[in-house]
Amino acid sequence: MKETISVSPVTRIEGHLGVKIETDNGRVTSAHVVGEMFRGFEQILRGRDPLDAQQVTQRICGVCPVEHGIASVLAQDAAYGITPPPNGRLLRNLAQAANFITSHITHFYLLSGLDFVDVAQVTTYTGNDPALVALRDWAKSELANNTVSAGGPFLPQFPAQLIRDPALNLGILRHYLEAIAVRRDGHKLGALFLGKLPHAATLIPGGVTEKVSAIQIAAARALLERIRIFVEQVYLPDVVAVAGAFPAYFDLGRSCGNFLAYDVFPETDTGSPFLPAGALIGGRLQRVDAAAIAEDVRYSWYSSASGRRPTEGETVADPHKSGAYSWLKAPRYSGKPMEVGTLARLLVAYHDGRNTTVKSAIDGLLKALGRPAAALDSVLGRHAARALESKLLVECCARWLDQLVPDQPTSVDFKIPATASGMGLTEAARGALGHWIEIKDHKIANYQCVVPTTWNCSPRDDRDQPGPLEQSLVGTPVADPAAPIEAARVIRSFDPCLACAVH
Ligand code: NFE
Ligand code: MG
Repeated sequence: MKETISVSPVTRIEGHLGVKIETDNGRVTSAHVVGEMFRGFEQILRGRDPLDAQQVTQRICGVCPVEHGIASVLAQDAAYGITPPPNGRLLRNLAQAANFITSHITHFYLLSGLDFVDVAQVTTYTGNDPALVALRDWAKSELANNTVSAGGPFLPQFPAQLIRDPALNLGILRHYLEAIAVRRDGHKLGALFLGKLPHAATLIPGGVTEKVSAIQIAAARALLERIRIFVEQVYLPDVVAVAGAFPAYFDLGRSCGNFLAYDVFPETDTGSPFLPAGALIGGRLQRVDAAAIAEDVRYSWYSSASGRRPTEGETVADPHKSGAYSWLKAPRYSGKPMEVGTLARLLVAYHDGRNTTVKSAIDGLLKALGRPAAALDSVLGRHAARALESKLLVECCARWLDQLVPDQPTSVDFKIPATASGMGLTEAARGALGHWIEIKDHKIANYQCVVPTTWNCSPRDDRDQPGPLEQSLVGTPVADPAAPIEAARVIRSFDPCLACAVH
């Protein structure tokens, strides 16, 4: 029997996402992923002072503002021909890594983890952990009052096969509450160097305006130690335990088989990064060629030309365009859809092989999961990759803190040329992020962003190829069309941010 299922809005993600799926005999045969909102940041930037760019683009998102700020200052570094001094590079790395870790913890505990946890088990809790007692009493009173949101912040849930082990369920709920405090520590770690978060005050072309003091380094080390304990002793073990309870999800959620990552976390002033760039296409790793990036708009509500490179990109909204179904453009690399994100970063680094720390960490994770590398291309692989990346980045942050030299410069001077252009390629928590700036008469003449969730949640392209999430939903079993939990798990494994994607 054929069914059409529409989930709109998809909750526990960032932004406005709708998903329409067709099923036949309980399996998804086709999916359309819809970005339901337009924002217009690329138009807002036109005609402005170039130094507005790293401030304005950070407002694309409250989840990954640091990364938009960094992509913007990298584009301007290139346009002005400048390179930050070591302290400036290290402060950018620290803030960006702190944001990745904060984002991953938020995604697993506050957004996607509830797809697996049987929250109702808290109502029969008989222990005396004050946080769980409070959660139990809240859930019970909501259920007794039969309010719309029956059961407090977590219920009702889709009826589904959830975690059976009460200890694991209650443990993850307990960790949900702890994660709120740990993500605050992650924010504080970033804000130590960025003036404030979200939306950093101190990112500028040429480095960071914040200075480095011994007191600040000590404060950062204390925050990092709390984050390290949570990531190593709570987050990673929880992800491995959830994977053990849902083995079928190593076989679900495979997308297009192509992965894209840009260089991120430069370890030296000449740029060699902790995680390398690469385009992994059909299992073969290629160097990234920025000229291969273009955006199709055949199925997007834009009247601008399709297939343009970001250097000559246009964003002209056309909400009544016939045949279109999303506010996302469709980025393609050499005409191919590409999955981006932590999984892409780690698979590229694994194939690249030069960073032996990353390679052996992935091998260790595979051993803990009892799976081959191919199993990473899945719902559970994406969750596991984020947890492992968090652990690796905690170690990087400790090293970068050791490398900071108090009272040394954190930025270099620069002059904005009358005419210039620059590209800033980096990684956001959710994947490959690029900003392109063109300056004329000292003003921004054009600004284009090609953003992680635009890659992952893109609509079909000019050749009718579905986007990565659209492809990954095909083949997913959906037992109950009224409660498509299996599809929800696939969707949330990408950690979509539609606010970013439509920018
Ligand atoms: Ni709004 Fe973002 C990240 C960026 S996703 S969260 O990570 O860039 O498209
Ligand atoms: Mg764009």
